[in-house]
Amino acid sequence: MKHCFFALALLPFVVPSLAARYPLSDNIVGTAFLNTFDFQAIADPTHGRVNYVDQATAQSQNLTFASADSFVLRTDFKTRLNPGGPGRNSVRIRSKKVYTTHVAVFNIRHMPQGCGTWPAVWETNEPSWPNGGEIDILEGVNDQGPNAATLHTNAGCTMPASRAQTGTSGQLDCNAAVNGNTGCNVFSNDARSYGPTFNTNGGGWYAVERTSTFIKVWFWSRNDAAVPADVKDGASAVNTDSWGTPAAYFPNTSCDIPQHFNQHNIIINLTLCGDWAGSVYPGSSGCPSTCVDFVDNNPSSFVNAYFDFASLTVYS
Ligand SMILES: *[C@@H]1O[C@H](CO)[C@@H](O)[C@H](O)[C@H]1NC(C)=O
Ligand SMILES: *[C@@H]1O[C@H](CO)[C@@H](O)[C@H](O)[C@H]1NC(C)=O
Ligand SMILES: CC(=O)N[C@H]1CO[C@H](CO)[C@@H](O)[C@@H]1O
Repeated sequence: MKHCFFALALLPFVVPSLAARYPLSDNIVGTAFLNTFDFQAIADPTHGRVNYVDQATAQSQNLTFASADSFVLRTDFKTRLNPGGPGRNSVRIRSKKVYTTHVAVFNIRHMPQGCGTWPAVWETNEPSWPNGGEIDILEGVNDQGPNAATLHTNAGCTMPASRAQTGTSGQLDCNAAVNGNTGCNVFSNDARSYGPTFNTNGGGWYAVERTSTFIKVWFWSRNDAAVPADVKDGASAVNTDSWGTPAAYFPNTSCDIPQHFNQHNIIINLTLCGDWAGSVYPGSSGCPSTCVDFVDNNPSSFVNAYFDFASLTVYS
């Protein structure tokens, strides 16, 4: 009893406050991506006009290029495709490690652009999807910004209409079974957050913070005066309390985070056409022809369909 009372009395002092300070756990730069991610030569789950290749093929065709300070992932931009054959070669990589509570900072110099492209930087647990949840950090199609940060879950996770975020809420129900897996999406208010405009501004930083009570996504363009020093410097610890209002805020108001999200891999994929990019093509994008025909016959249009990562730092 005495012991118990003592412990309880101390609780407010010994339990660390929820100050959002995280130490560095993974500093992934250049060639380190090759050891920390697996290349997934799988059939595209989203039915894209794409052929995901293994690491040896990706490296031999230079679809993956790693140097001391750069990690590039791209689609093939040289081959005219046989309409009856496989899609355009591309890459999909998944982190070997899994994460629950963590912060991940993606320092991206260039993201894939071009008609038909559907790039994504996201986190999920594939075998248990959608029960283990999905967090889309950077995603879009056909060069059409702004970025949408989105959660996809099973039933029972919804977001409040009014939230402390700079972005604009779309659907509030995160349930993947609602409206063709739209998810609860939040559109960035920064035109530099996606596609050609992201690239002409030198790219920038995407960051996600996941805790047991909320998920937040931030974006800072390369020359944004508001980029926090610990983000910019790839510091050995970060304090998200000083990062300002996130672009997207997903609180636990009516979504029990640990119940809907389990251990996630980080996935970076670049597909073409498919369920989303293909279904809205050309839409208001101004893209020519049909998506599949365009991908098959215009290899040189994919010369800018690449990611260039300066780093990925994970804090947990
Ligand atoms: C491979 O890709 C990198 C990055 O885009 C580029 O700098 C390099 O010149 C390419 N190498 C060849 C042989 O094309
Ligand atoms: C939501 O998060 C707050 C802390 O931000 C916590 O006090 C509360 O218990 C959480 N609610 C649920 C349903 O998990
Ligand atoms: C082909 C592929 O893996 N597509 C995935 C890319 O990323 C999004 C997440 O933003 C997934 O929903 C797709 O399944």
